[in-house]
Amino acid sequence: MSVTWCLRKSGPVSPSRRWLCLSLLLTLLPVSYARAQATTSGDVRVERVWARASAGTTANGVVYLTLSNHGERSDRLVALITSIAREAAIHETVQKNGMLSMEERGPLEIRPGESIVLEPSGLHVMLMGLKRKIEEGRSFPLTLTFERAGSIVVDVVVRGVGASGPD
Ligand SMILES: [Cu+2]
Repeated sequence: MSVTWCLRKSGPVSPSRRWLCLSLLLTLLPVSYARAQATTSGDVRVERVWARASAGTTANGVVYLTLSNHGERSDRLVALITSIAREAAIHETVQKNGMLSMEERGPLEIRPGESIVLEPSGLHVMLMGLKRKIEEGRSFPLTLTFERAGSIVVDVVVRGVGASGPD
């Protein structure tokens, strides 16, 4: 039995087939939900990954997430790649002489037992040169590469323009 079999329109849809398909879809749902919530590779976990929808026609976007290192050695986030933008990098919003500006913060070190929260007004993943608008309710992939843990692909969930968190 497969999802394709469930979606196929040919043949009569018997109550038992409907029931089988419903239970199949219910077993698939928690898997994709869990993937969007937390992804682990080696000792590093990436979770609460989200972005704000694009406002107007801006060429840049921002992704927020939480990184944690459950191992005994430090790791470093050395590269970020996404199909939605030309370039992605770790930035930090800083205040200098009453003016807000952004500075590059990569490669980002995560010490053993440490969690780093990327959130509005602080650290963030800057997306530069968006290839398409970031649309609310949709998602896009982001690949994070760590020195030790390797690459982790996460789904970035898109929230509204004024959202302050992923929930
Ligand atoms: Cu930035």
